Amino acid sequence: MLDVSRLRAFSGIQPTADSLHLGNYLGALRQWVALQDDYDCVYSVVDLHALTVSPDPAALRTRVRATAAQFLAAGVNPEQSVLFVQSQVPEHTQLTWLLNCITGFGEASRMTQFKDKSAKLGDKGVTVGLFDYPVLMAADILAYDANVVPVGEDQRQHIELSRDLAIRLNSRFGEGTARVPEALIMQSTARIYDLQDPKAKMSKTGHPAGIIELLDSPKVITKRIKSAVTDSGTVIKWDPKNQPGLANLLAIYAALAGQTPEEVAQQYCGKLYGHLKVDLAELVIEALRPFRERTAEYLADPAALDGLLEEGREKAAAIAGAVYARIAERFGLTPRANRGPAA
Ligand code: ATP
Ligand code: LTN
Repeated sequence: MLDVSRLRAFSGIQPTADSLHLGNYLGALRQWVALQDDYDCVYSVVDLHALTVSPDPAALRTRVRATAAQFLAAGVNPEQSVLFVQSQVPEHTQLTWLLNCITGFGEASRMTQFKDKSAKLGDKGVTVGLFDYPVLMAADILAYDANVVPVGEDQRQHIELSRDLAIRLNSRFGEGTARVPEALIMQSTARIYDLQDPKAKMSKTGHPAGIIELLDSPKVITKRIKSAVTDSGTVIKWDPKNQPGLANLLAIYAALAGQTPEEVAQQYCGKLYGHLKVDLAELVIEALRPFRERTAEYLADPAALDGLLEEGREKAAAIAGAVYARIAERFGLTPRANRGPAA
């Protein structure tokens, strides 16, 4: 049951691939799980965000369930937290419209993720939806009165926009209109890099050889780690600036072994890169083995999974419905006669 006396956390991951990757896990999902004991947590499969990259409908359908199964397999506990599918709670899009009307065009144009993605897509592929993506994300967060938002470093600017919009709502319509959220970014794993291009973040839409998917087989994991780019040096030391490829491997190792990257580097001092890679592959394989098994179990019973998502939808809708009513009323919109009380 949700405990209103606790601070609330909200976060989401897009169903844009069959498997999440190690960046999603270390940068976000692992924090989600850890927060559950201390926060009232709401986690969402953000399928409306995934529409901005025009997915195939059949693939999207499969990936929504697959993503939810992976949240559960990682340790999101549906008895403790709310787990739901974004598009099933219409207040997300309703609140997006209200926020659209207080967001500057220039302000939205400054979002670096939009600039990067639109540069890749070219003029024809860029939609209004892609442009509006950060406003929908702000609506996700504000609709739950979230205090904190656990994410990776790449989302910092989007959370900053959510904060600015909440502050603007409060100054235009009075204190208490919206809660101002804060990003919760775990510095040591804030940005896991592509194994083939250690200057780019590991991304679902990146080069396949640069990614470790959480559902990859041990064979594939070993192959990916063995072929990871490791700069020109031969000495194992923690030097992210000059040896970013090696530093990425050390950071992953450290995060999974519960050590600091400096400690791991010290441990491998005088050893060969190949040595580190073999051990890292083993560590990743063992860390992910139970995750893969549990994901398969959840996916083997789609009716039970849908049941969990339906329970989550009900809880999410109760929160978002009340918060939306409160904000809409402040804008001067006329509430429906039979609408429940505002929060
Ligand atoms: P896409 O490549 O499709 O844009 P993505 O891999 O970035 O997707 P998202 O669904 O956008 O995945 O992100 C989910 C969460 O994972 C976010 O909190 C994001 O900050 C985090 N995340 C994504 N990639 C990394 C990474 N390489 N390192 C750390 N955190 C990451
Ligand atoms: N844009 C985020 C996914 C996302 C999100 C959110 C994260 C959508 N809505 C709300 C935190 C809170 C991303 O990781 N690419």
